[in-house]
Amino acid sequence: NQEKPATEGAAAAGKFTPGTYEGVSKGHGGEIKATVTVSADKIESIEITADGETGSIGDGAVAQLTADIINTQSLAVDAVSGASESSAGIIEAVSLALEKAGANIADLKDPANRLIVEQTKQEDLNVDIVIVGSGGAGLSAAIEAKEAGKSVVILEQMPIIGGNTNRATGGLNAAETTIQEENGIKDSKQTFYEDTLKGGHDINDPELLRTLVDHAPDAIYWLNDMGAGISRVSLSGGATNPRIHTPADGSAIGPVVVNVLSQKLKELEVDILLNSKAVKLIEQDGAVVGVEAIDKNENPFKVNAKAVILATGGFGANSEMVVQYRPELEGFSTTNHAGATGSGIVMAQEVGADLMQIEQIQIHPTTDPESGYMFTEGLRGDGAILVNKEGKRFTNELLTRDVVSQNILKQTDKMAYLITNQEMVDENASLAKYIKEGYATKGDDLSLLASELGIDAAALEATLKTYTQYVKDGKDTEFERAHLTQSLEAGPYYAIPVTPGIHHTMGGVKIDTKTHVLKPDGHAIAGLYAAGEITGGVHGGNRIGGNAVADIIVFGRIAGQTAAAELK
Ligand code: MEZ
Repeated sequence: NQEKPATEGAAAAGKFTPGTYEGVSKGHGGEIKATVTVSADKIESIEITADGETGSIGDGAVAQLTADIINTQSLAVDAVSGASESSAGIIEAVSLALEKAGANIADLKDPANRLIVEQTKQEDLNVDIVIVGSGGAGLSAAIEAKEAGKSVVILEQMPIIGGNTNRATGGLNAAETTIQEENGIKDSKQTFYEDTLKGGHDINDPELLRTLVDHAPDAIYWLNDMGAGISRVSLSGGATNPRIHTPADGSAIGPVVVNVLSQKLKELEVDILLNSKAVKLIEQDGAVVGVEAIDKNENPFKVNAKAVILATGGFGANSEMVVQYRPELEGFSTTNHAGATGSGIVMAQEVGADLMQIEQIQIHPTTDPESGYMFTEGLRGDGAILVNKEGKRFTNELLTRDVVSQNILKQTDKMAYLITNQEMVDENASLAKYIKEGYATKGDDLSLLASELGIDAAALEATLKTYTQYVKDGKDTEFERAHLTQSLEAGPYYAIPVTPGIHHTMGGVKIDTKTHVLKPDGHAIAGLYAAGEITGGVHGGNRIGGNAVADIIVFGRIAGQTAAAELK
């Protein structure tokens, strides 16, 4: 490894007491914990946990971070996806940990005491299979490939693993599961197939969809065998029956999935190279035989491999690419993490991959108007309603998200309020988290809530009174909402302001049911496989909530199995 200093100046000897220290910040949009390991004169590593997401800050980022502590400027490093707005919290948490390590923060601010951060260069690698992207699809592929006896490495461009899976909240759809049976829910794979096809405007690839539906129950059992604890079933928009499977307390599924998969990969000793960006596929004699990449310090390196699995996700965070395919989506915020840039789609195109339904981009109805943060559809499934600024319902809240989004966009200021009550908060960990994080306005009764929101109290009270009666009658005569589960009769009440934001890019690289990447002539590109949101066709023109997590696990596993089986 080649060493080179990243920051100027010499490190003063004996700056820290060597060891590992923790600092916690609570005042900046949630709890942020920094675990900092120091030697006598150097920060060796920093791990940040925020919002259930864990990430390491790499060498270059440590330089940036220490510089920021020194200068008390805002942090430029997205150490944990979505945490850039929490940079003050990260700086505070790291500063507290460094203080415990004996550092004098005021002293560190002296430019003469700048820390030297050593940077390394990633060597070229030779493996059987290189996987690009460490969301649910990439991690699942890696487990299957490694368990089939192949050498595997994962490249991840971000400083943390997990991709958009870290942000998945609602759950994982599957039909005819033992969990549904235990909960007394009758459902069928055929109904799941038909709901998804209808929700997708009948343009889904039928074979890919059938593969998703057939393998989804096994995806849950596989995750549960690794300790995921998925045991609750709820409703998502467009589903005839409850089939979105979640952790027992209704908390977000994504962090649980990333956690169990990454623990398994640790056991299997699969390396994940963070801050390592694949930039180009290497071709030889018409086959893909590896990737060119850059490491965390922007040094180029190669991974020579017999197969490449692209699991880089979609392009929901690349506004230029979104607007290229859907000009009318200019200016929409996104629920996606910063790494959802579509880089894998571009690399696949460069080696001749066909794209499918690339213009199909989904907006999610309920995101924070300020930040794009998503509030799970599960809230509506569990009983929340939507009212507009006039205090009135305007839609069946359980329609597919394309329809609900369009209905919100027709309201005053293109926004609505998600209305829930204390009873729902007590039963749903995700909702409790949104409230703890300050996204909701509270009112002990509806009139107090309306006055906090600045909307007509009489109208809001009338809306809730009518809705409560619908629940009691088991019939919503106005909007025909089925599944009337919560009467919302008693306060305290909570209102979360929402507007639609870009959520999922349904189109992408064309694959077959074995995840081979296809050319426009229908032939597979030798050595190239893809799984997850980078691909097109599974979801058609509108994805049903809960199908993305099913997609990444089902097709991620198939990609790992197929690539391993086809290695010469
Ligand atoms: O699958 C999804 O995108 C989903 C269920 C999102 C959510 O509202 O939680």
